Amino acid sequence: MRPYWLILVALFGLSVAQHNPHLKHGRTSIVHLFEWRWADIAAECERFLGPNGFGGIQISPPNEHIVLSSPWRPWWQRYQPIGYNLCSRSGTEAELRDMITRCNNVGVNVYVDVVINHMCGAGGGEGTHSSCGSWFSASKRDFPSVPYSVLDFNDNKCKTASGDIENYGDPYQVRDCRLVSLLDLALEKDYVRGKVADFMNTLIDMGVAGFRVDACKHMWPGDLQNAYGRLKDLNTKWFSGGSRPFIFQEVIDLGGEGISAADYTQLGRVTEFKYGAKLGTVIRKWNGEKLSYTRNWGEGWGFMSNNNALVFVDNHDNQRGHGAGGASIVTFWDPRLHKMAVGYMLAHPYGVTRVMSSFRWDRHFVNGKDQNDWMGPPSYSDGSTKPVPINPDQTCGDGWVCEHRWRQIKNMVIFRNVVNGQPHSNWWDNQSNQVAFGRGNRGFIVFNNDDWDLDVTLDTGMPGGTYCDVISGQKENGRCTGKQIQVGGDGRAHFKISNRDEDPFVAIHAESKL
Ligand code: QV4
Ligand code: CA
Repeated sequence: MRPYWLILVALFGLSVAQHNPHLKHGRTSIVHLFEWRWADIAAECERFLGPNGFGGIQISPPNEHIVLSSPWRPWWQRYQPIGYNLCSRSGTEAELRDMITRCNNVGVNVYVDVVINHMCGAGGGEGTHSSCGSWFSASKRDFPSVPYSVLDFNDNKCKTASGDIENYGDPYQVRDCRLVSLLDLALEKDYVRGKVADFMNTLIDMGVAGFRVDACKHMWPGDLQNAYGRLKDLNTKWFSGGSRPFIFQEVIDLGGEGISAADYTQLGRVTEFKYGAKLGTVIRKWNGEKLSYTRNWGEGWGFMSNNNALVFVDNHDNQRGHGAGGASIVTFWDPRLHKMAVGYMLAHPYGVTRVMSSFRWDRHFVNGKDQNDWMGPPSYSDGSTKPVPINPDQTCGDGWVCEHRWRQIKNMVIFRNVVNGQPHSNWWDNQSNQVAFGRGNRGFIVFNNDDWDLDVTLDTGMPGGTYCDVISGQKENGRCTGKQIQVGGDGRAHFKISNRDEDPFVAIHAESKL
C-alpha cells in the first residue's frame, strides 16, 4: 500500500496542477484575440505579443461550427459546434497548427476556447451549413462527423416542459437541460467523455497550453473531472515533462444562484465575473463606490481565492450585453475608463489577468438593448473574416480595436511582468477616488478618478532616481516620451495628475528608470 503522505501529495498535485497557466519568461497576462484569424494571430505573436511580454492568448473556438444566414454570420455561431474537425471561421487546421507552433516559438502560449456542453441549437436545421461542410441534422440529433447520435444527448434526462433551462435556481435543469435551445450533450456517457477528450488531446498534441472551458455551469463537476482526467500532459516540445493543461472554466457567479464558482475551483481556475462588475461600478462611481474602498481589493471584496481566479475587465459576452451582469462593465466604448480599469487590474497582484481585444460593431440601442449585439467580426460580403491590418502608428485598422496594442495597456502588461511576485505595498488614498499603491520596490501606480486635481508627495518604496511614466509615454532609446517622476533617496516622489489629463493615472517601474 502507498504511504498516506504520497496519496496526499498526489491529491494536492492533482488539485493545483490545472491552475497553472505555464506562462514563460516571467510573463503574466493573457489576451483574448476574439474572432481573429489564425494567420493574423501567428503574425501578432511574432511581431507584437512576444516582443511585448504577453504570456498567452485565448483563441475563439477552432472546431467545426454552424454557419448562419439569419442573422448574417453572427459571432455566436462559433458557440454552436457541428463537430470536432478543425476548420472554422478563423481558418484551416493547417493554419491553426502553424499559428500554435509560431506562437509557442516566441514564448506565447495558446489557450483554446472549447465548447463541450452542447452542439448547435435545436432549430439549427439540416444540411451542410457548417464551417467544414459536414452534413448534420439538429432535429434528428445526428452529427456524423463526430459521430454523435440521438443517444448522446440529454433530451430524456431533462425534465422541463420546453426542454430548455427554465429556472437557474434548479441545478438539475441548469446541467441537464438546454441552454437557449442548444442540444445538450450527455457528458455522463463514457462515449461522449471520450470524444470530448480526444478533441482536446488533439489540440494538446498540436502544442496548446490549456483551455477556456465554455459554459461550465451547465456541466456537472464530476463529468468535467472525468473528462479532464483523460487529458494528456502538455507537449514536451514546448513544456516541461508532466505539465498538466491549464484549465479555466467559464462560470458566471455573481451570487444568488444554486450553482456557485466554488463547485468548480478544485478542477481548475474559474472566471471571476464579480471582478469586472465591481471594478466597473467603482470606476464609474456608481452606487456610492469609491476607488479608496479598493484598499482590500481581491478576496476582501468577496472574490474567490487568488489562486483560483481568472480575472478580466470585460469579456466577449458582457461587452455586448450577453451573459449576466453587464451594465457596469467598462469596455473600449469608454476608452478613458477602460484604460484606467485595465491599468488597475494589471497593477494589482490578484488573479491571472486576461486583456480583451475586440472588434467594433454598429451599436444600435432601442430601449436600452443593442439590436446589433449579434454582429460578427469585420468581414467581406461573402462572410469571410477580414485580416487585421496594422497602421503606421501601430494601431489596428478595419474595425479591429486591438485594446492590447494601446500604449497604456501594453505598458501595464509589461509593468505586471516587472513587478511579478512583489507584494501589494505603500497604499495611499484621499478617502475618495485618488489612490496609489506599489509592488514592493519594483513598481508604483497613482490614480486620480476624482473631479479635481491630485497633487501629493508619496512614499513609493522605489529606489531613488528619475523614472518614465509608462501611461503618458514610455522609455524609448533611453529617453522618456511622457511625464518624468523624480524619486528621492528616501523613496518619496511628488505626483501631479489633473482630472483633465488624457489618462488620469501614472505608473512607474524598475525598467522605466532613466
Ligand atoms: C434562441 C432563444 C431560445 C430559443 C431558440 C430557438 O433564446 O430560447 O429556444 O432561439 O431556436 C444564440 C442566440 C439565441 C438562440 C441560440 C440558439 O443568441 O437567441 O436561442 O443561439 O439558436 C453565445 C451567445 C448566445 C448564443 C450562443 C450560441 O451569447 O446568445 O445563442 O452563443 O450561438 C449564460 C451561460 C454562459 C454563457 C452566457 C452567454 O451560463 O455559459 O449565458 N456564456 C458562454 C459563452 C457565450 C455562448 C455560450 C456560453 C454558449 O461565453 O458566448 O453563447 O456556448 O450566462
Ligand atoms: Ca449540460
